[in-house]
Amino acid sequence: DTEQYQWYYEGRNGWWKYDERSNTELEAAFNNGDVECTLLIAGALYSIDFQNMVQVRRSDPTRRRLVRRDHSMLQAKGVAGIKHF
Ligand code: V3L
Repeated sequence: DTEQYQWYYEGRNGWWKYDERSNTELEAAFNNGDVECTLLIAGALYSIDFQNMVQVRRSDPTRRRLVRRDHSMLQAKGVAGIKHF
């Protein structure tokens, strides 16, 4: 299967793509059957929970966002906070 998957996290009115390194880590963990993946994003640790498909900030679990795994051509706001124009 040569299909490329892209991971997305929830923004205020749309989806953001994870950066390439995070996407690679998420795919590896997901395909390995892990229940979650931990990422360091801009100095903060986040857990991506594959059962509930949410990203949760470790230091403040009230900060949570939906995540999705989908085709890379899905309409998105941009990549990791950098807007598409
Ligand atoms: N990758 C990059 N930055 C992230 C990620 C991530 N996976 N998760 C959180 N942040 P929180 P709109 C987002 C950033 O969840 O206008 C977007 O990337 C997050 O950035 O409360 O609402 C945009 O830059 C936020 O700045 O821990 O769609 C920005 O929000 C900060 O970490 C605005 O997007 C705290 O997120």
